[in-house]
Amino acid sequence: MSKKYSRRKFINTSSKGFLGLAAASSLITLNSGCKEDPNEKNFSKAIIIGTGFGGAVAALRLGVAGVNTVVLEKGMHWASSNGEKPFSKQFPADERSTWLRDDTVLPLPPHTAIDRYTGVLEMQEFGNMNVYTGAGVGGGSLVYGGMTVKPTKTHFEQVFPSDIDYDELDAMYYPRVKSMLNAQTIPLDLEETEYFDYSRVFKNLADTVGLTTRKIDIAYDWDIIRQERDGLIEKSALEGELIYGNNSGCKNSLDKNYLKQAQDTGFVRIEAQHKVTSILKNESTGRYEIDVDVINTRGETVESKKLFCEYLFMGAGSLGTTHLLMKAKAEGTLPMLNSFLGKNWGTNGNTMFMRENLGLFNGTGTIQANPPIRALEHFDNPITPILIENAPYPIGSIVPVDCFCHLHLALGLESTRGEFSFDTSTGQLRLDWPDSGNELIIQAARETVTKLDEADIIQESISNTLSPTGFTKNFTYHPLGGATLGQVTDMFGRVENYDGLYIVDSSLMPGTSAVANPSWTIAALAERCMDHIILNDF
Ligand code: FAE
Repeated sequence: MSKKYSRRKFINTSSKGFLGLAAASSLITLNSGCKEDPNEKNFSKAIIIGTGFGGAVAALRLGVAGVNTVVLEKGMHWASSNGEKPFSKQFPADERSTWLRDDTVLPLPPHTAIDRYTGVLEMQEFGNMNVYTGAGVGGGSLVYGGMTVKPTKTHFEQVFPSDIDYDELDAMYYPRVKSMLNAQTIPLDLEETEYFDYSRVFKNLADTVGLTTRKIDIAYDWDIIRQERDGLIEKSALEGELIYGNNSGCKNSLDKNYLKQAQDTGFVRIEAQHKVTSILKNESTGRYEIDVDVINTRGETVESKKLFCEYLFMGAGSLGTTHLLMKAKAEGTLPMLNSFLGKNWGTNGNTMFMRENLGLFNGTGTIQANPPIRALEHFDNPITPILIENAPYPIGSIVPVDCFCHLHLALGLESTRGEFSFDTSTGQLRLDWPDSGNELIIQAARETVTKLDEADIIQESISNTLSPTGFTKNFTYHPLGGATLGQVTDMFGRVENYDGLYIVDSSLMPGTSAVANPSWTIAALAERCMDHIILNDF
């Protein structure tokens, strides 16, 4: 792929030196002296589609480099500037919870009838796979659990291309992202409260049978959760809020860090409720042309626009990016996208299950608070390496009872992969995903649960997880792949055959994030791509 502009002649320093400089937020203006016509109001040097982990990193790095950038996000801007509670409560949920549906869509009941609204949690159904994502300025970070988990080098190298140097990510990019998100393990004074009884029970059961749990880094502001505990502000995380956003402001979502800092550079403008419908490369001007529908909170189009740019960054998530690119290929607006597009898609091995009847002395508390704080690493599981996270089951916020139960999200090295096709008659994506998908991870989870059950010395555990229906497997919170690194793009997210077109989000991932939650790796890879792209292509 050709370089349009060589930055090397301007910056007489090693790439690491430059990266350090950029990370320290020095403003390096790439725009000065460029040929933009200020009167061309629909043109910007760069456009980013989507504001999740990939899009937000791209926005900040372009802003720091002084590139005029417009960021298009189909969802709403949820930040509250006047102290109002912007998000739906967990129970009962209202229309703000869910993207354009008549009912709430959580994988587990209860479900509530709601009005159609551009709410924050989106579910897309593909036959036997339901895919959950966040929609809004901040993407998945608005609805996520903040669990910031890094894969081990061994697992990473099993699934990522060998050209991606884990040690470089570990030394430079993982720490950079962690510090931006301010992800920390729960402090002891909070961990020891009744709100996290459930996590202590989990740890004790695992300890008893020699399984390893550890506290994980969480991108939450623990001081705000202390204020919730001390009654200084209304409870949010401590009342189970998480998946529809946190009204106390305790979640360090991307709108508060990457995206805010991007806007603060003065070079980045974020346009919410701007849904991209198609993209085209105009070969005679060399520019990308982006069709956008401006939508209201009922999802209706109130205006249509065409925007233009020289550099286009895809950050619409695994489904959003794959959809837009497959549509462009099918409709001939980006006809040279290669044949890997739509392939190698996976769920990160997501499966969910309950363990009940944990034993007389294992009360998990009437209130199981968010966020999840602990995970069990069973990397020598004989079936496949697995991570089992202990999510709260916030039934106590509806009826104050102790359920003596645990809700678990498991993930790991699952080998099933799906493939997308584009249906030209409906304009929708189709996913070919076998009903037997995720079987490997379910077998692995059974293995670990059987071991955990041995901890119940009074034999009261009749965990329903041992029946096949105990697992929710046809869903994922972690859609990964569809336009993978090293296949649809080079090793830095540059799309093959299209100069100036980049992918920076979860569609780059090889269907898995290597026995870890994905956000940290998505953002670290995006940081790595952006450093390279800004250095070499601008
Ligand atoms: P993503 O964050 O999905 O952002 C894409 C953005 O693009 C969204 O805001 C979309 O609204 C927008 N978009 C899509 N199509 C268009 C279009 N046509 N025009 C304009 N905008 C568009 O992408 N991961 C963790 O590491 N730890 C966790 O604790 C965790 N918990 C999760 C909990 C839930 C309930 C869910 C759903 C996910 C969770 N994840 C977690 C996964 C994580 O949120 C996800 O991997 C990343 O957010 C993906 O980042 P992307 O940048 O790929």
